[in-house]
Amino acid sequence: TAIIVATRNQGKVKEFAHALEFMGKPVRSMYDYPEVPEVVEDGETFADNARKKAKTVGDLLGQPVLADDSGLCVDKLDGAPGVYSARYAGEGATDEENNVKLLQELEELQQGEDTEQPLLSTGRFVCHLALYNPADGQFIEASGSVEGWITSQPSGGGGFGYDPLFYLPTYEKTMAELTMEEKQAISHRGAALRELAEKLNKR
Ligand code: ITT
Ligand code: NA
Repeated sequence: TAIIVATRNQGKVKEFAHALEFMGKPVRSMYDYPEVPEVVEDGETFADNARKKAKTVGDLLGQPVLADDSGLCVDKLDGAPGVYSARYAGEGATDEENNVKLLQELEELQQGEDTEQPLLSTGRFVCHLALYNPADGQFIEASGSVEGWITSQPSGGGGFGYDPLFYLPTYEKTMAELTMEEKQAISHRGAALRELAEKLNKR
């Protein structure tokens, strides 16, 4: 049976399809259920939003549903954009617009410093997964994160969102320069998925 993921983010859909392929599980997203309305994400935490997305869609469809709430937390911006990552540059903003906004905010902070260096701040990607089963009302949850730097020199065509700006010193590459396999091996989403799989295996 297919795994239903409560997302409309094409980047996430691709990553889930790839990661779950080895389980022999086809992935369905909200593109397969156009009648499902968008869930308002008004939670204060990734966990709140992930649970809300999974429960709303799960109750509506009457089937188990997985939801991912994720984002980028930048230290010099006190954790922003955080849960607002998808709409940092405003409601309906594109990835490109959000990236421009992030660099603007960080470059503004750097003004007045005499050394200009491309690595603007440390930060981390965070992912919270919630799997909700409407049959028993229970959640199974997992989360993951990955540390890196925000670079003023975007690079790479892989991944999505803030990946071109997220520099990994150990790889000397941005997240967008990694292959799908490489990204999944180290990413916040990959880590959360592995923790979720472990929890499911124990049942
Ligand atoms: P759904 O709610 O429909 O799943 P969304 O894009 O609105 O899609 P979120 O509310 O969880 O999802 O916001 C996540 C944002 O965080 C996403 O739009 C990106 O800007 C960023 N993000 C999350 N994971 C990322 C990743 O692996 N690489 C780059 N950016 C990521
Ligand atoms: Na969202």
